[in-house]
Amino acid sequence: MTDLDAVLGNAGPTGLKERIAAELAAVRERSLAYTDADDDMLVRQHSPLMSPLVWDLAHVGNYEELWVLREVGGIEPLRPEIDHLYDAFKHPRKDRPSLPLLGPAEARKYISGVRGRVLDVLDQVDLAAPDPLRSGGYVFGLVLQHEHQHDETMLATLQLSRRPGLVRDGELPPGRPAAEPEVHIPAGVFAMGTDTVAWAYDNERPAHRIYLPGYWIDRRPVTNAAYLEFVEDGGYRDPRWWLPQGWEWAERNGVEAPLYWTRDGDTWWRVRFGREEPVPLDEPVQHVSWYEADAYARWAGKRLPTEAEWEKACGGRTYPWGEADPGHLGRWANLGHRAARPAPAGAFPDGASPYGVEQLIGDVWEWTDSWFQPYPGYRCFPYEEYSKVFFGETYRVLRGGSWATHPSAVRTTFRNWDYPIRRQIFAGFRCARSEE
Ligand code: AVJ
Ligand code: FE
Repeated sequence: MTDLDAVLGNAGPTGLKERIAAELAAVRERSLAYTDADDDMLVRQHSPLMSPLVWDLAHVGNYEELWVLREVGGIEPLRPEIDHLYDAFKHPRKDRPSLPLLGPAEARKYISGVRGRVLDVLDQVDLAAPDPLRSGGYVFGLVLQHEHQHDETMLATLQLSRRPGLVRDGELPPGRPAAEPEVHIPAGVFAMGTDTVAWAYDNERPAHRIYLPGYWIDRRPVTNAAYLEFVEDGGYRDPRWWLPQGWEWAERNGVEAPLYWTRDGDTWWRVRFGREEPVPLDEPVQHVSWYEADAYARWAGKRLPTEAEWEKACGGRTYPWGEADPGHLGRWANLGHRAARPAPAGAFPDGASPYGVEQLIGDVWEWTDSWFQPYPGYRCFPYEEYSKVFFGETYRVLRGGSWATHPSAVRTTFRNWDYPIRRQIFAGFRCARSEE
């Protein structure tokens, strides 16, 4: 694969249009790197949970066509006959391999044709126009974040494929011994969500005041070492720790450890992008479902934080460390696929929030106790199928991004969501507890 380091740096202190153009180039380089594989690898369905990689590739181009070319540029559809193939609501993932999708070469050609015209629109557009799609380059933020989200999805597919050699790894800072394992957050009001972050999604808005009683939250995500204690203590065999639906799910599927783990005698191994390695004890646990996270927390005498508790622990800034863009690699968080794994606990002291809570951003998405629901005063923009159709008591909220999440696609207000049974995403968790 190509070296992604150049892709992941800051665009620099240039104008907004230059920054957008640089970010568009970077995300496309990333998507092409993840699909730099033989055709069989790209058209095959590696899991019924996932699309073939070639679907994601053409879908990001089609999304860009819909929003930038048609909606803002007023350009006629380039290939109206293919739209339905890439509409995520028309065909479920498991059916996508049997659709007459564009092949890898055709898909690359299509998305690059779209991209050329997108750069023309960018050149012409007035980013100071009052229209909310144009203002501040919102529509470009929309397609950039969307493509990075699908890149992360492609990484989950590549991990499921278990094929070695396709995914780049890299260096991470060392862990640090644990300070006090929990941080106390005093009772009080804080502002949840945002009115001001330019490229925030509708589901992050509006900012609203929330009172929370005092609580304790883990300083760092739960590590493999801690999670192993739950496993070795028979946590998967004791229904006391599990919600009934979670217990039933684990029984039915024979779940007895995180996804990708196997036991060999006394040693636990994991497979990571086709490589087998002993489970590293100091890394945050990943590839656990919400049900497993919830069961662990109960076993530990704690609970999962609500998303309000998670966000308050960030200290009311765009990032826990302040307003500085995390684009520069290394200092604050493990984001943007600098390595293909979470960083060891304690690796980012400079990334701590004002409360001293660490690794809130990057490493692993963190399951919270909350359902994905609209904030009071929510207004749908620019379309219902991003957030609105998912609100309710079906999906649990995840926060903070993973090692695979690009810096442009995460912040302290960002909300992700998934089914409570999902484990192929790069998700872990931390625990919380109420004041006694
Ligand atoms: C926000 C990650 C849940 O991938 O399902 C991609 C993002 N929306 N294309 C997803 C999304 C449309 C979404 N998540
Ligand atoms: Fe999409």
